[in-house]
Amino acid sequence: MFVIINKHTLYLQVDLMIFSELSLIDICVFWWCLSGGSRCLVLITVGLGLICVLLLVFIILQHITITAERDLIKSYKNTVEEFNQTINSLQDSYTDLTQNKIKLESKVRSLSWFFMSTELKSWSDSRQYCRDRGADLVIINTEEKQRFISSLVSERVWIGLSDTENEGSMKWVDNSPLNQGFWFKGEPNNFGGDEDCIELNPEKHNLNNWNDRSCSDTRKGICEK
Ligand SMILES: [Ca+2]
Ligand SMILES: [Ca+2]
Ligand SMILES: [Ca+2]
Repeated sequence: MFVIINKHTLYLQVDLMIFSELSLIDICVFWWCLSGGSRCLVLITVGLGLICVLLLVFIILQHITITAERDLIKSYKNTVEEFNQTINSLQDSYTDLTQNKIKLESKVRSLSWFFMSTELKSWSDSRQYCRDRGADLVIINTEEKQRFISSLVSERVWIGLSDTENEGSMKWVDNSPLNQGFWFKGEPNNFGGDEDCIELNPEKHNLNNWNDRSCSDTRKGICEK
């Protein structure tokens, strides 16, 4: 089918074979155009213009929608990424906190409680005082602990060291040997052949204040739990 249009006349030549394939609406439009002359051309032009405008509006709207969706997806991706980063950061913090908790629990378990007996007793009775309370006379095996215990007391006290079993061989209450002593000058001297229990005298220098005494002398004891 093809159409030839000039200012005054509209000629419509229709191939009979194609004509048979046209719909009823098409035939009506052609018939109306044939009868309407040049006004039909104007209407077709206006119609095509309207279709173009509508298509343009449709394309613009589609573009706006697609752009908005794209921005939304991008924003969503950024949010998800930030969320994942936050989760990873929280997991790292949780891991650090868990490790710190384990370390702190270990430290707390290794911490000792110290208390002093309330009465003057022999070394053995002072030890029993501690043991009755789930503790024992203190073991001082570091300089730090020696300084701490020395600062803790204001009078002579028994500590958990003696050479009762074997003269000259100092042992702690847990049977471990003495590795580092904080003896006052000239001590231990086993004076009179009867000094087997060790006292700490805070009136002396805090790193040189141990002395062996007779175990039957009475002192308060420092207990460690
Ligand atoms: Ca002895
Ligand atoms: Ca001795
Ligand atoms: Ca002595």
